[in-house]
Amino acid sequence: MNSTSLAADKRKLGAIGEGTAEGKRLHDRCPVKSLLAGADLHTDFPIFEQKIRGRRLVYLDSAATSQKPSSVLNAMDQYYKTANANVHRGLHALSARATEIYECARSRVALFINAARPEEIVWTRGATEALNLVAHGYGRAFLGAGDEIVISRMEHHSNIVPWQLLAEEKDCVIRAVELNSDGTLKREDLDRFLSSGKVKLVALTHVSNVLGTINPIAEIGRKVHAAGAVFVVDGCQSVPHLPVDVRALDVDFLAFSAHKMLGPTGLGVLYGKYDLLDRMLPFNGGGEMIEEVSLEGTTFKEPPLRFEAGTPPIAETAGMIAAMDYLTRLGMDHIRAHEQELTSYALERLKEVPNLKVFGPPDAERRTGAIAFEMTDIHAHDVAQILDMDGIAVLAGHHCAQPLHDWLGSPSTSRASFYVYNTKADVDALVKGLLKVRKCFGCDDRPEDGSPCCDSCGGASVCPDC
Ligand code: C6P
Repeated sequence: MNSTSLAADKRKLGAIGEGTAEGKRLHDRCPVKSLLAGADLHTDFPIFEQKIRGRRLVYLDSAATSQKPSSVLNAMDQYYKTANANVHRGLHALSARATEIYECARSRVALFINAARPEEIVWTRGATEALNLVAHGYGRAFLGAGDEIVISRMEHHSNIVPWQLLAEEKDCVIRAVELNSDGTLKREDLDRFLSSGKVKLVALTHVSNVLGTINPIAEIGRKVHAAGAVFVVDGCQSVPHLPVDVRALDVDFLAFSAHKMLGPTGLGVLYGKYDLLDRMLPFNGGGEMIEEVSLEGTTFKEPPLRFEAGTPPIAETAGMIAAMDYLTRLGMDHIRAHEQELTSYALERLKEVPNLKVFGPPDAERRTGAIAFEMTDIHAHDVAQILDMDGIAVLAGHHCAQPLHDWLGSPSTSRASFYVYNTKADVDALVKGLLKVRKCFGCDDRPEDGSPCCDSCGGASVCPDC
């Protein structure tokens, strides 16, 4: 890989980072006020052109995956039409073009999260693969019997299972930080674990995908480093929604996925401090990650290519550039402000729905717009299914956070999650939909004699038409 400097890349890429003059101009021009007033960002997202069962699509499942603006779709289309080739291999023009896009995208990610250099950005298939890469490449090399790994109860399975596999293989011990009743981390648990002197690695999520809790990563990181441990952060639900600066937070590793931040599926990022990446074992073996192969043995490339075996997702990196452009134009601080306002509004309005329990911090300052809730008398799957009849998309299930759901005392919850294109009208639609769910189940107003709640109901336990 050419180790192009960030400064040179900034010029080449049109200097769109927020710290640059051009970035500032775009940032100042951001239509955030009109966005909050309902400016139609929807027109940038072709998926909203369709109707779902004749209704406007109210997409409240962005924590699972975000929708994609035309600019992302066009960037990938253009890539295939004008630059498609394999990277780092051919000497021909197309291969050079594809490689330039692939490496420029890497530099853009470095700028986006303020990494010190592009070589600290490893492309992966997603956040899950990025976390597995750390467990494999760092954990297997540097952890041993009796070493302790700290996680928390609010982790997504992708930040639990890789550490369990590692612990089993290397005879390590897993400790889990429990939660306070408002869905924040019990910091005293972390302090207690760190004081043992045995903790070698702490892996925590920046933002919970269920509770929306924003963890104080910078503060925790200082304690983790003071205890001599390495700090791995799952940024899946933070990088798309908040300004994230890896150097200000001083994290050692950060994992996130393109598809949750307007980009394509199949592409993820592992940020790692270069000196740590440099000491790590390869993850997958194969083409492109080698320096020299003989039948006797192999030497490996330097990071990040050491961790990028085989043909990587390439068109996806073109899409990722467009996604970061879009987010940068809006401004990550504006996106956070927009979502905080929507979250506040939603937390208030959801109080109007009887028997609805909302999980996570009760104030929008300490959380994002991933709002899990439970109707105490109606199953989460029924809630999601009836909302879907009105074109309202929410997720129901354990959201790959079963230990957290054990603690919540419920095997599944419904979750509404917001992003840049959502407005207060979407929150209103959700609240109206939830009231209708209750009506369909006859929970609040079905006549006591069991007669139908509406003309088409016929007394069915679930009324599809009312
Ligand atoms: N959460 C949801 O909440 P992948 O699938 O690799 O792109 O991301 C995994 C992942 C890791 N950490 C957190 C905090 C996450 O939220 C996720 C993905 C999705 O709906 C799918 S369960």
